[in-house]
Amino acid sequence: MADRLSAEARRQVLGGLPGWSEVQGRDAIGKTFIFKDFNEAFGFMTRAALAAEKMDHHPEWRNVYKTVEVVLSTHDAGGVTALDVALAKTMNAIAG
Ligand code: HBI
Repeated sequence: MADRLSAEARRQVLGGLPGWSEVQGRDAIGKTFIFKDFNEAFGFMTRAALAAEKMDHHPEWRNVYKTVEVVLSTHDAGGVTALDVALAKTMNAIAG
């Protein structure tokens, strides 16, 4: 099982994750993606969902029209792990 990152390590990895930041009051990272329209937003979610399933690591996310709010944390570890960093990188790559 992946280990939780230290606060320092979490801050460091965020430097390489454009648009991602710490979630207030939680050991988690978050990003709000804004797309052209719902079609683009849902297409992102579809591709990200397949990647998440492949990783067996799943996001907490909310979609309202063209906006997708994502929060990543490893529930089994109680905080941010390398799995969240990997999924965040993948989501950024999918979003383009
Ligand atoms: N996704 N974000 C997140 N955190 C987890 O701990 C997690 C998951 N997806 C699947 C998963 N754990 C399973 O491996 C365990 O529930 C067995």
